[in-house]
Amino acid sequence: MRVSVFATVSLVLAMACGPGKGADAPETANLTEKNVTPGDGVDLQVGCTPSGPELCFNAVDDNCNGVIDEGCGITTGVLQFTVAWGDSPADVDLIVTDPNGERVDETSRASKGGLHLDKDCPGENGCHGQNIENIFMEGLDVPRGKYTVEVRLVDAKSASLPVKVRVSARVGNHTFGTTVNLSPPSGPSASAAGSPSPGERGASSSRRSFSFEL
Ligand SMILES: [Ca+2]
Ligand SMILES: [Ca+2]
Repeated sequence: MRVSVFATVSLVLAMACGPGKGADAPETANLTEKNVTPGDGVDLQVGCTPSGPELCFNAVDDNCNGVIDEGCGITTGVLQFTVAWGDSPADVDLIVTDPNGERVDETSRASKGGLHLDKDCPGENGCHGQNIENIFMEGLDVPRGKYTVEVRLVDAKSASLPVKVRVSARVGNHTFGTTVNLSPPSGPSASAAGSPSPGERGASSSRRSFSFEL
């Protein structure tokens, strides 16, 4: 009996101390967004419906395991922000602003708070003809406060308009996101002139954003 109890205790301890590295650490379970604020034209989908195995380069948590595009050569963390726009020739940027007001994008790829841009397509190795940009939080010391996630159409090039862009966020052990349509500010369906009215919700713009707090 003593051996059995010892074995049981050992097993429990082993499970409790588990691999637990990086994004799988227990601390992530307590990380939850609040005060989520979608910008104009942003319809955030907070629930996750598994659709099968994880697919790469679509910025969707297809298997609902709380990680976006895992196994696709991009890095995750307790926070992860990913945009994907297929094989369109357009240039789209992902910009994340942390609680200290630091912006992470292609011109400033890391913040003191721990955010890193690790994929900037098109043009970088590993894009495989599929456009994706990915920003992740390194480590578990996550700054608390407001995060703003923005996608911006930098250059439509020869792309069909509007450019459909998927943007997703991982917070702790779950993901949420949206699909937005981007067009140049002068485009026929853009809502850049003046302040977008509620009636323009869903119309195309050259930029879309949402924010949340930790
Ligand atoms: Ca996944
Ligand atoms: Ca995916």
